[in-house]
Amino acid sequence: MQPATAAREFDIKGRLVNVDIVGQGNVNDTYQAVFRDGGSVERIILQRINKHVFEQPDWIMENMRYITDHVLDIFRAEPSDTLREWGIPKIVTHNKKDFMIDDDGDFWRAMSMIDDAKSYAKIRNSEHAYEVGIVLGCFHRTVSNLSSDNLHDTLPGFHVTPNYLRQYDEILDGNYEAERMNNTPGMKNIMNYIDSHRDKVNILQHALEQNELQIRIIHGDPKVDNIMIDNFTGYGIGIIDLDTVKPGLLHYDFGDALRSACNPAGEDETDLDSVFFDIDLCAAFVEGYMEQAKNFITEADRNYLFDAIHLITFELGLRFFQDYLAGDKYFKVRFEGHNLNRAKVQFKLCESIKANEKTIRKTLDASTE
Ligand code: GN1
Ligand code: MG
Repeated sequence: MQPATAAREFDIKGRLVNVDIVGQGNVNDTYQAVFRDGGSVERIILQRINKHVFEQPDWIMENMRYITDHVLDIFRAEPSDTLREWGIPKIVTHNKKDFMIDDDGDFWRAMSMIDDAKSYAKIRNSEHAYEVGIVLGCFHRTVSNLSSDNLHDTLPGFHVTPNYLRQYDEILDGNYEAERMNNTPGMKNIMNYIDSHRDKVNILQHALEQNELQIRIIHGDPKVDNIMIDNFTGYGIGIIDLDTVKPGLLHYDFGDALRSACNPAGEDETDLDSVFFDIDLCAAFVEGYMEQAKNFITEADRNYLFDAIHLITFELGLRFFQDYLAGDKYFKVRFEGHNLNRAKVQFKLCESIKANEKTIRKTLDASTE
């Protein structure tokens, strides 16, 4: 179904006047639909969920309904004595249902927008990093008293690094992958780099098995592009892209947000020399995050924060690299070699994180005091 046809299926008053592709999502197709009703305008976000990635998209919506209802209740009860007005996308229904399946079997969902706010593909400065930290911390705070047992696991194995390594090992035997590898220069270096991390990929899973860390509710994809900044105040006011909200380790989110917020060059940079992990941005993010997190983050959680940053960055590099070898089946690409370049960016970042380990650990320790 065309996005305009899908948009009209949702319960919104007015005439559809425009539909545009928005964002640079790597997995789902995302559109903005604009409706006019007399003098007023309503904009919604419309998404076609990628069914190859999410096998049970209705679970995404059940999770989203549960989380957004709860978070909105908390926001409404909080004092409004600052200029920071929190927001979260709200579900727009189709015949009172939370999603729509079209005749081709495609799964569509629609959400309200956080108006007069925008997100950025790359981090801009320390103030921005601080706001990203505040917003992720706020999300974790508002769901910290909910049990993750009430959520579906919409993507089993997501952010479980040893699983990605297993998948990588499996595909190395494939003919297509072998050919791809032989025809791409520099492969051996990347493979050696991956091999040198084999003994590290279990660290968070091990801590979970030892009951040092607990499963909580996570966002799953708190990169900078998913953090909305108020156009008027510059404050971070909400997190979007709630399809990976599910049970997981808080560390996945912490690591993922930092690998994104401390890389001023962005995920798609082709000049690898300009990719590095910025420790000032890291300090600003951690300050913002801890302001919100101080009441729910434990001593044991803190022990694994550095490892989380390093691991999730490595993991994303591995996921991009594996997808490159497999023929770009998971992440959408805009040019040949896009996933390979994305992988190189994350591995470069990972090296920079390792090189700055002492300083990053100091920053994390200082945030406890
Ligand atoms: C994917 O589709 P998008 O851009 O929201 C991916 C994340 C990655 C991210 C990297 C479900 O997110 O895990 O960190 O790309 N989402 C999924 O840009 O795999
Ligand atoms: Mg996402």
